[in-house]
Amino acid sequence: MTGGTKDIRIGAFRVRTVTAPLPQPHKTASGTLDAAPLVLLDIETDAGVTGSSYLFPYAAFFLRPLALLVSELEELIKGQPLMPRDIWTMLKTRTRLAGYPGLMACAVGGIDMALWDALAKAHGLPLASLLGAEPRPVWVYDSLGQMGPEETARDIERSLKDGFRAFKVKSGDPDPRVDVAVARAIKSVAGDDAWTAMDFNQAFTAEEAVKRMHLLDHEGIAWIEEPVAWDDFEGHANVRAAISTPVQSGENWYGARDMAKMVEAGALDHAMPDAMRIGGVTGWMEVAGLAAAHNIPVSSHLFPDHSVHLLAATPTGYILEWFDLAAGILAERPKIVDGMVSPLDLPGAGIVWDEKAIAEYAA
Ligand code: SMN
Ligand code: MG
Repeated sequence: MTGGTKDIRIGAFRVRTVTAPLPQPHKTASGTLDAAPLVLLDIETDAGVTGSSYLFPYAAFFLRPLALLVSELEELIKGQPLMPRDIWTMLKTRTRLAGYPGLMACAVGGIDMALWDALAKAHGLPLASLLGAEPRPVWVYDSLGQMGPEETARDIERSLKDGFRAFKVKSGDPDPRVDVAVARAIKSVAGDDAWTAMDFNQAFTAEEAVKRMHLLDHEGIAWIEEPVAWDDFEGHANVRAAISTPVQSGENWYGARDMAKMVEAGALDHAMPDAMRIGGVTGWMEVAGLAAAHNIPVSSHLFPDHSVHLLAATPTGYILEWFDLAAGILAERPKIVDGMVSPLDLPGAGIVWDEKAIAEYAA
């Protein structure tokens, strides 16, 4: 193998846990996020580069179990060649009997993201370049929590000043008319043609979702996200058949097979894999290929640092979600200008820890 990275060996893991601050609580129809529990992973190599990633276990009670699981997997990986796809295949095989969905998938995805970061750094390349694509500015939306119309309007004013031109809100207010008022508040501030998506976070039955969407179906919504339970593929298909607004899902997929099942069920207009949960870079590229075959737009879920590179290397790459969970412990952030986000001009995924903040927010 050319490029002098033939014999790089993977070294020790450094696993840390933080509770990163969020600028404000992030309310969804399925719970509120007051802070971001994160596992920070650094994987050394014998080539003098270290790969980094952060993992998001969603709930604080999952933080230590996820950190411990990542640490336990080190002995399977340390000393192996720095070949992320081979490591991913080995881990998928070794975790088959133990059960992959859930924390195991998050651990494997987080390790994969760090290993690809290391490989890109070993080649002195941005991650997108290692995947064969030019790093480039990507269309981005600001992902806002569930608020009333007045608060949403104020947040849209702020978001426009921050450079955003597209927006997503968490929806599913007990009063469906509030969702309509929120959609109209966004467009009253950002303009009637402002790209706007809504996320129900799995809160409804297909029947309830259809009833709600009849109120929203002519409000110019770009997609309705997870209207029913993420793995209720038939429910997604029933909602999709009954409304004109495109249906979006994917953040809870544990691999391309989950996407394939939704495509087969006729459940999907858009796909949005979560870079960690889908299986890291390796898992993402499987979804990217499947989406290209079906001409389905691919957007990201969280993890903007890796996702801005992955979307550049995705044939049907569409739009990046900006919900910057790890901002509180990262030293540099991609810039957002006029509705586009550009990757940092750094090798790998551009993750630069803010060590002072990590010490302050150590969990
Ligand atoms: C979401 C889920 C969990 C935490 C933050 C955000 C949401 C999204 O589903 O699409 O951003
Ligand atoms: Mg969502």
